[in-house]
Amino acid sequence: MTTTTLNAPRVIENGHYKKDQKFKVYDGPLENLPYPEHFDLDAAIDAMFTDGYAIIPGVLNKQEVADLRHLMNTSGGPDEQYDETKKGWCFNKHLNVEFHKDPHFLRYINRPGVVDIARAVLGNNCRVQSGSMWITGPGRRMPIHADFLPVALPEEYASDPRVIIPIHECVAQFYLDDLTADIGPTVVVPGSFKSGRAPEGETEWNGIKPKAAMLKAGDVLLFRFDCWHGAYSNTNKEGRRRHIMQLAYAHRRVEPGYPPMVYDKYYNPEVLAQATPEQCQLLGGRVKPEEKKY
Ligand SMILES: O=C(O)CCC(=O)C(=O)O
Ligand SMILES: [Fe+2]
Repeated sequence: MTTTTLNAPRVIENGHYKKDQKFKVYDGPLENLPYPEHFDLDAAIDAMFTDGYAIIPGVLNKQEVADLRHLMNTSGGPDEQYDETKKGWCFNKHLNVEFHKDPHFLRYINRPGVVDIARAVLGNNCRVQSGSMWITGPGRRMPIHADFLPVALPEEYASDPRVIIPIHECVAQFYLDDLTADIGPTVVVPGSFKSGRAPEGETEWNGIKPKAAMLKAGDVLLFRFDCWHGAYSNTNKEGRRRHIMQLAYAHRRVEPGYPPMVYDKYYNPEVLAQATPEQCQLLGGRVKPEEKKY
């Protein structure tokens, strides 16, 4: 019997940002991603497979933005514990969303546009994978990275229009500020998942520089996990903080970061009582056959 030595690594580095890796912050000139004045669902779904992201304007109204900001600001105890400026970092309050405990979050998970794109690209029976509320202050920045690289490919294949790289997960970022460059907008390298790999200390791909999602409070940016992205530095002199909620959607086979609703013993009865059939499905619950659309 002959044995073959495989030179290829068995485990592909998935590209997620880690402090000890050589990812680089983009601090060059900032252009904005095009802002869709009129949302077109079909165009947005297509864009997930060409640009790797979509912008959904006006998902939350002014009152909802104010309410969610208030909830974020008042959750998690005193602010001092999140202030890491003395350690050379920044104000960084990042709270997990506990879908099984708090019925408040049900209202965000099936927003038209956002959930429609998620279902179209991940499968109709996709789920909410995780959520977080995140407030960051001056000094905060995030290097260009991919959240997860499901398939590593040589670029010539990944860029071939006949090759459709499946999307396993995507994240919806709900912005609760009118963004300006100095509070560190999210930056995206459009089309960069067609590199077939995660960035290796680069900030641009194929001559395409990161562009800012310069969105308004209530808008959502949805992007696939393998699209290169990061956050511009918050350089605000008045101490202005940026507030976002992240909701990740995933293919049904991806493990969620909270107990799926079939394990209802872990659930606050209020969540079970208030969830619509669609929200139950998105949280991994049982749906009555007559209500089963997904
Ligand atoms: O804060 C941002 O704008 C980006 C966050 C991000 O990329 C991440 O959490 O992985
Ligand atoms: Fe990320």
